Amino acid sequence: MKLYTFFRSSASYRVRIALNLKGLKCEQVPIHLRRGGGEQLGSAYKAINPQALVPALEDGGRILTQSLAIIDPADKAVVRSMAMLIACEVHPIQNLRVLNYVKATYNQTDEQVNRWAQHWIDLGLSALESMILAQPKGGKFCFGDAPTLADICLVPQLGNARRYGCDPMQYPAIVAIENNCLALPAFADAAPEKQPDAE
Ligand SMILES: N[C@@H](CCC(=O)N[C@@H](CS)C(=O)NCC(=O)O)C(=O)O
Repeated sequence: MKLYTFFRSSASYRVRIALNLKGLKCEQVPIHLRRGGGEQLGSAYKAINPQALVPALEDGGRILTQSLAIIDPADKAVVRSMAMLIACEVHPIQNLRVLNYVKATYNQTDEQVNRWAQHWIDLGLSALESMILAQPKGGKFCFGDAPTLADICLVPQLGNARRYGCDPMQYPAIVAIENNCLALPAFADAAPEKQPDAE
């Protein structure tokens, strides 16, 4: 088992604590976040974690990312890492209050603020596309042939992506999954335009 880590990384620190609590021994592979502009940004590490963030845990050839997901059992961990990529790393930084703050505090136009949102959404969706394509079994959804927490996070995020001018067609695996989700009443009936308060 290998933990890709940086000593000062608080997310890596969480995993180190969990491994210690479980009494699990693990080889540490240091990824220096500042040296040479950041080793996490190199292609070698991005092949391990397309999000270019530490930590990542390799166990039996399988790579897990997102600290809280790593601490979960294996299959569940993959789903959680996908869900958290969206819910923790994409959605919060293009949320309305953040965009309003960026706009007002730094005197930005709507166009500039939309570009901010696009940047973070595209960064997350391109990492998620790589993670989906790397799944050994594939399937109709983000993980396998039944919807999971990852799909529940993905479909609403794609609505935001389009609202801020991103083009999801760049991510064919994601768009195929979205279509499979929207074919299910649970997803289709929850769409914003179907809600009683829709404008
Ligand atoms: N939600 C992620 C956060 C991971 C994260 O943000 N890691 C930081 C170190 S604590 C990182 O790799 N930063 C590199 C960068 O911002 O380029 C997790 O819990 O694993």
